[in-house]
Amino acid sequence: MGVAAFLLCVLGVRQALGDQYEYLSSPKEDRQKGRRKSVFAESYDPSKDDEDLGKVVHPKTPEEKEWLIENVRNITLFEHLANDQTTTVVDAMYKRPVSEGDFVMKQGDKGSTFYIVQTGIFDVYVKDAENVESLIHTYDNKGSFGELALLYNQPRAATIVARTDGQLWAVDGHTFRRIVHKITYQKRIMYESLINNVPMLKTLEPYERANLVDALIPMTFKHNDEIIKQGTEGDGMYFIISGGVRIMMRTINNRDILLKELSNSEYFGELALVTDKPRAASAFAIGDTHLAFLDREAFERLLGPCMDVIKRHIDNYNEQLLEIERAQEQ
Ligand code: 1OR
Ligand code: 1OR
Repeated sequence: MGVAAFLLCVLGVRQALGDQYEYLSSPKEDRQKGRRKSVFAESYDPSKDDEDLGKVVHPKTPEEKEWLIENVRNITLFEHLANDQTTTVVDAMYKRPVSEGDFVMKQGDKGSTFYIVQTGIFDVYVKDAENVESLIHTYDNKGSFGELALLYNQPRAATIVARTDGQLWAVDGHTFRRIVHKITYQKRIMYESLINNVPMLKTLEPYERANLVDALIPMTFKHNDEIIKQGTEGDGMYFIISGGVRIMMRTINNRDILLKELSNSEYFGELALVTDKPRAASAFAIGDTHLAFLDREAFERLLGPCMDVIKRHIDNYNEQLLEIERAQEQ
């Protein structure tokens, strides 16, 4: 399961888990309560981080290293790690053999370790408000767990028990946080100016902007590359970081009309997401173009507060289209 989907799920049942889990309250709830939290609970300034300070290295065979590099890359939280950051995480990992029936962690305990499953079956149990424990998930010879307590500096959200003998790889909370915070921080710096320059994003609270930045995926296109194809299904929207984009529409008479040229800090691809219709036009890069992509799920989850502004912008499209048609008739 993706981390985003997983966090959403956690948000959904937060109520059932009781108040101690309010660390994952939604931005809207935070706003209503008149308080705001940073995305990460612990104060940490990665710009002041000395790379080599406190680096942990646990020796491994080349095969173990290879397996870990491959598998660390597949964990969503580590998706955007640079090679040296992957090496730091892999170096810091150590083997933790487990036997059938072992409790790897207990709900409510303080967390200090993140785990990757190499082999074995692990059951996840969560107690509800009435203290009734139920099996809510099973890791079957793959996956990773233990990130929530570390990221949000909160008690373990679940109990995890080994159903079979197995092998886990563990990494200490300090290394885990350092790396995850660092990439998140770098991304925030990178997108800060974008966020500040897109007018509609000004309506977002700082917490919401931080979540948005975390969800953006950088993409690069060369001159004339097709970014969006008219008539296809909409999978997300784009913000322009640098370069330009030509919006072209093919009419029923097979004529290509240039609708608009967009540049820095403008966005496109939102229409199909709002209307749930196929892409209304095609989009092509003008020169080397850097974009930030926001997938449909993140768009729906994060841009709710901007929806009025987005819809007003869409209303303008129709007026502009009428003007273009009128101009062509003359
Ligand atoms: P943690 O550090 O809180 C328990 O320690 C770990 O169990 C947790 O991080 C996650 O990595 C993992 N709810 C809470 N924690 C879960 C869940 C879960 N599944 C795995 N973990 N749910 C299951 C979602 C399919 C319930 C969602 C509300
Ligand atoms: P989409 O998801 O439909 C194509 O994918 C994108 O092109 C679309 O979202 C909009 O972001 C953009 N004017 C400006 N931009 C447009 C227009 C448009 N149509 C689509 N996009 N007009 C046409 C309205 C039907 C108005 C003419 C200037």
